[in-house]
Amino acid sequence: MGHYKSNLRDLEFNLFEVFGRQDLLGGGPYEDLDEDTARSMLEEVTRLAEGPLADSFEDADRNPPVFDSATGAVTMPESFKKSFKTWMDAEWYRVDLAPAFGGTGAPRSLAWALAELVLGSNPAVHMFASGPGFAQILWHIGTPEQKRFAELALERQWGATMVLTEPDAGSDVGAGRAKAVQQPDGTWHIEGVKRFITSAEHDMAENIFHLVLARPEGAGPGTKGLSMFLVPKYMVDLETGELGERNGAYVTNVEKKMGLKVSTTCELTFGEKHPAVGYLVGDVHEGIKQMFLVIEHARMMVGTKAIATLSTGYLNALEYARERVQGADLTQMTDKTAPRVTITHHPDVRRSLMTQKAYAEGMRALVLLTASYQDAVQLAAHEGRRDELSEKINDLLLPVVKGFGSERAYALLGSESLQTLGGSGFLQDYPIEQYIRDSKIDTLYEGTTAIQGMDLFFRKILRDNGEALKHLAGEIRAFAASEAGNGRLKNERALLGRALDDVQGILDPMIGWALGSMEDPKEIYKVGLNTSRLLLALGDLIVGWLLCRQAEVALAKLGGDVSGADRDFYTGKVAAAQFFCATVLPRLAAEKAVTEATTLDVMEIPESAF
Ligand code: ST9
Ligand code: FAD
Repeated sequence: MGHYKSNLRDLEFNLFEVFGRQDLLGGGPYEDLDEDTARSMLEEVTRLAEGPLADSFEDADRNPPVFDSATGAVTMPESFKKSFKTWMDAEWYRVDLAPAFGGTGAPRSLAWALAELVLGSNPAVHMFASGPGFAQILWHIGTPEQKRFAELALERQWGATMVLTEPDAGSDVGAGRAKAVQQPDGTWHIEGVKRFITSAEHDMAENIFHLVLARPEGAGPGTKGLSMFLVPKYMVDLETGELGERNGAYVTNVEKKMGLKVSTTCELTFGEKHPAVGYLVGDVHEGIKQMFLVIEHARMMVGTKAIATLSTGYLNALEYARERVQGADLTQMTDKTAPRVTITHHPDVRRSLMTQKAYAEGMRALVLLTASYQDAVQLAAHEGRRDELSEKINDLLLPVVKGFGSERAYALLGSESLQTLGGSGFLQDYPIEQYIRDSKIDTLYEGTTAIQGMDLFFRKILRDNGEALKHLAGEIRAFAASEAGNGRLKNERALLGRALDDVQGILDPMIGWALGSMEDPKEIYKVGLNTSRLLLALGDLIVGWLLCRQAEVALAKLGGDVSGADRDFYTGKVAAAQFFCATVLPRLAAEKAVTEATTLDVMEIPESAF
């Protein structure tokens, strides 16, 4: 058995029993899909994820890519190439694409459910395989020539990158100094050094195209002065598709990292050896807006990766706990002759396992809830209209999926999943130490957690006048006030209602300080001291709500005839909701109290006092 343990049953439960995604199939943009086909797609990708994709996970960590500084070339581990080829040959990336661009025509919820399987099994496969997705974005926003380039990129399975970060411009993308100089023929020459660029070099595709943010000479400061350029590794004859000369963008270093080692993280130098020719994307100077089309997708991907990793971490811990015999049952602790039991008998192990289960399954539901709003946006577009509310709720949920999802997943993998295995968890005999190393990056790239917290408060709540949040809060309030669960969830709904009040109690003073900062600018520091807290609290609230919704469905099923396996599954669902509401949600009251007590003390002490 490989390292990866999928949870297909829970994916299907979310898609078809909680979010009713089958109702979308067979019509509109999903005309050619039915529930059986969707289920067989999930089964097939599960088979790949548990088998050939997972096969290289460990080997590619122990034998990472090799960089040749003389040539700038990267040799990928053979094991990984094999996994990657299996994935690309099967063309599953088409699930992410629109039918007009060679895609399958699948709802986003199904696409993200499939993505979870790959991201839990071997996340770098998913990332190296994102060239067609990048190509689709270029195809949407590009000039006719760039659309043709995008079609070739899809047909030939070229790799792609997003190129923002520079040594002095990380979170602050607008500080970027890479320059673009217009040429008489209308092309641009890009100059400068970008760093930490994922997938910028490898030997698994004949060409790689970079979507690069650079500042045209004379353009203004900040992100709004940046434009997006298409910079291919090899020039392309758009008529024949043949590759031409090597372009002047070279990888000049590949970083040595804590984890996710097979994903190449590159320094990319433009125009040092010879000109790096770039094409202004869409022939418009809207770089940051265009790049956010990629970033939004990538943030969802990173959150899903983190949550998928927690899920397999939990299931590995569970398997171990079921077999590991250690100590006597607590009720017999004084009897030295008492039989030894598996560690699943110990209350603290049960607490740990249920914490992992509740978060892993609740956060999976968070991903698929977000994806269901993306379905609504896609459906509306198909019908030639816009669903602005769903767009806004998706926007609101993205920093939660990415920021909250990655923080909780990383913390739990270390404090609970690895811990369940005792000292064995620390060894490379088990996958969890690699999961921890590989998932730390999820709280960092695509905007750190601090950036997600600020995005949530300033852009997704304040700038939106709280509209999307009000809608979501209204749904949670209505659930709390309903009869869901026929009395069995009464306590949980009460706890949920209180948690909603607590989150509101965190938010209200923050809004007050934000408004107050117009008079007294320092008040904004009080907001900044609480944005990460709000992000995590809102995440916990939504997870609590989704677990209760799952429990409601499960209780209804338990009221009828179910198989033994289903009885266990649904019983676990109810237990997870009850456990989460009882042990996690009450902590939000403390977070509210901490927020209310915010002072400027920490901002006012001299730096030397730290
Ligand atoms: C990275 C890559 O870390 C890691 C892994 C890569 C793996 C590759 C695989 C990826 C797969 C994806 C492929 C695509 C496939 C597609 C498939 C198709 C289905 N939402 O607030 P302002 C815009 S990469 C939307 O003033 P500052 C907006 O245009 C590196 N737009 O910001 C706005 O204008 P306006 C990642 C947003 O103070 C403008 O920006 N690096 C949003 O100028 C300015 O906004 C980072 O993520 C948003 N949430 O700049 C950087 N926010 O307001 C993190 C802003 O008029 N830093 N815009 O609408 C930040 O995000 C900063 O907050 C900042 C601040 C740079 C935005
Ligand atoms: P900094 O921005 O210097 O942040 C340092 C600390 O300060 C963080 O804790 C941060 O939260 C905090 N901080 C910074 N600014 C603020 C603020 N205004 N308010 C509050 N706190 C703040 N980039 C690409 O363009 N393309 C890629 O493909 C890519 N892949 C990557 C792969 C890896 C493995 C890594 C490590 C990075 C990658 N990145 C990529 C870059 C990544 O997006 C940045 O590292 C990230 O955005 C953070 O920037 P930074 O490292 O410069 O940290």
